[in-house]
Amino acid sequence: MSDLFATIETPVTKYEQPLGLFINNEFVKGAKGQTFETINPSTEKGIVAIHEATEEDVDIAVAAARAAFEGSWRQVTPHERGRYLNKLADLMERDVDTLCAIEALDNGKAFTMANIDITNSIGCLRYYAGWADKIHGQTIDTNPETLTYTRHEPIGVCGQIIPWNFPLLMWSWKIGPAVATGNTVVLKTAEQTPLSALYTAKLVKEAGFPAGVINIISGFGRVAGAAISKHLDIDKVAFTGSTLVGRTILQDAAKSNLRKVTLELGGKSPNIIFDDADIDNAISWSNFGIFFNHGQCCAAGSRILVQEGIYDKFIARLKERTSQNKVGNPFEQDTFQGPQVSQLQFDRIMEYISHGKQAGATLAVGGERYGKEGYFIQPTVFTDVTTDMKIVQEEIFGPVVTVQKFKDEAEAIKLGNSTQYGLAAGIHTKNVNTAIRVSNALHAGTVWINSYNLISYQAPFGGFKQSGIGRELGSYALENYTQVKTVQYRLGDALF
Ligand code: TXE
Repeated sequence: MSDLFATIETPVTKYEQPLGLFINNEFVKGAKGQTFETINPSTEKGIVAIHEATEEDVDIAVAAARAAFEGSWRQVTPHERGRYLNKLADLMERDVDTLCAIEALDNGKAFTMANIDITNSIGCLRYYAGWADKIHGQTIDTNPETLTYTRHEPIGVCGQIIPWNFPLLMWSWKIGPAVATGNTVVLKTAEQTPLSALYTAKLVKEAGFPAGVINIISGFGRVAGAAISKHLDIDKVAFTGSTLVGRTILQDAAKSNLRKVTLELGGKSPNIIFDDADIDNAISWSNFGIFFNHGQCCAAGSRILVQEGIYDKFIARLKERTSQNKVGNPFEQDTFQGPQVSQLQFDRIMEYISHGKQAGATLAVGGERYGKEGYFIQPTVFTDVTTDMKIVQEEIFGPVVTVQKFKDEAEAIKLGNSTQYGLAAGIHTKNVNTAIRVSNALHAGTVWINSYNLISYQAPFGGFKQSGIGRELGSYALENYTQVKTVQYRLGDALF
């Protein structure tokens, strides 16, 4: 086998893993010939060496995307664009076990949970396939002598930079709307989790997409990511990741070609439990809200706020529920929580935990590494926290939750809105009026009532305040990838 492919064996499947950069429908080596190793977070051992993109490769990929955008892709009908996306979804469905296994291997998420990612990735592509031939402008009645209409045209070459927490899901959220609306793409995966996107790139070719429409590169943020962010021939950048890097992306756009930017950044979302909540339901969703995907969710319900009347009961029940979460090997059937994605993330989270202890919070559950090998962390619950503590203000992005007590609705809203973020929120109550009043008052892009973490590709997702700019998913995402052209056709021959 060449060094552009490797055979990988997982407990579920043996498959052929592409290793190169996917440019113009071919897997190629990086211009500088550099590679980097992707690590299995369950064992801390290398899986395979991947070809690394540098600035030169970004130039090559952007040129391929530009040529496709100005050439063959423009000739493809909207209906055909939808067919390509549906075909890709079919192939992903065929290979669903392999894709789940790759995510479990490379990211560390539980194999059974990875199914949520892959099923939603497939659904997302099909959803946008359906939109491809329904992107309409308007005819506008301006005056009797003029025919005025608008066209919703693609923006051009889109640079897309994604994180590692939902590798293939983020891929689909970015690729789906961009391609459905007629753009071309250069997408950089996160350096921690390049494998599933490269495997799916192989399916892009099999689905018959014209060369250059979808280009996938692996590489580091400060090199390949920065090159995308600064590239003068990229018309739009979509980024999901840290707030810190999000600021850089916006600055790069402001300093160069004013390319359009959408950002999906961090969160510190409140999950509010009122006295009258159904306690079984609230416990179950609160547990899922923070510990799903090992706490590595931008929308994680990482600040649980509980009304004083049920506070003690809630804490006792949460401790009990948390201890039932099975942590361990992602490939075991009943595993709920696998390892954190990397040594760096593991260290960051452990630092937050020790900061919480030093700041005087009570460690109610967990707080330690789990096991001796792999980046596993015990599900961790802090109580007796105050709003000014770092663990209450900053995104920890791990299996760590703080629980705070509140007196009444006004205090719940005040605490709920007390961070720089505004991505999501949860409310648990049986009172419909409370639910609606509080959801209206919260600064959050998504509010879940009597549930948590329910993300649907049909509904928009994005942040208030410093959680981001723009909305992904649903029909709203189409606006990120189209620009409106007004055409005025003068009827008759009267001169001005
Ligand atoms: O993020 P980065 P990291 C948050 C979460 C986490 C923290 C750090 O709190 O603990 O960010 O994670 C690319 N120019 N989120 O360090 O660095 C990088 O290669 C262009 C929330 O992993 O932002 C990767 O592809 N690109 C989040 C992507 O940005 C750059 C998901 C994310 O990496 C770049 C992930 C640069 N200068 C982390 N530097 C969410 N919103 O879901 C890095 N990148």
